[in-house]
Amino acid sequence: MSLVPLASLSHLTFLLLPASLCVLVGCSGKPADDTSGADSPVVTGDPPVAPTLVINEFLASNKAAIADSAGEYDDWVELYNNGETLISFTGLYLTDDLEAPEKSPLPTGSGLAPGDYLLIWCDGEPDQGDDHATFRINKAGGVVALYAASEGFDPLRVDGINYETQPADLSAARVPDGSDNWVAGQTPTPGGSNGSGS
Ligand SMILES: [Ca+2]
Ligand SMILES: [Ca+2]
Repeated sequence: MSLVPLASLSHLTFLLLPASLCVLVGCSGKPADDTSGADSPVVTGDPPVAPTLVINEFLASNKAAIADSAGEYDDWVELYNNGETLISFTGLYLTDDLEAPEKSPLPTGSGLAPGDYLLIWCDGEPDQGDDHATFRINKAGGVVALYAASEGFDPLRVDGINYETQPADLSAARVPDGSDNWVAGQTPTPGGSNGSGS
């Protein structure tokens, strides 16, 4: 099987740049109504700046690995703050459809401290809590992506991974945490470090 980080697209360059530089070089989201032609409307405010939040691990075929608060063995995505500042979840979304980037909002009113992890249950059961996404992820393969929305701009893809068929109760994970090294068939470490790989 293969894992194709969507981060291989141009925005990876963006993520590796200091946020201040990104604003200067205009490498973040473009205005949502920018037609790139004459008479483009004037856009006010700052373009979105990608947080240092990553999809760190996911389990797309949970049979008996870990149950959610409802006792259900649902699939999950682990987020990780790979930066040095608190990340607010306001305006951040998780999706399994690149055509629908704002599919499932991250828990509003909360955030993630540097080095912390958060599990989002991908069970299509948002009534079970704000850490439950509005969609399920497909064990037969698909996409998981994280987007930042900003009024007046197209949602900016912060992170994403393209994956193929996943084995039961084994995750795909960045090893070590936050790195570009995706490894499939891992013993799940939900809400904790993915280890050093050594
Ligand atoms: Ca559930
Ligand atoms: Ca983990």
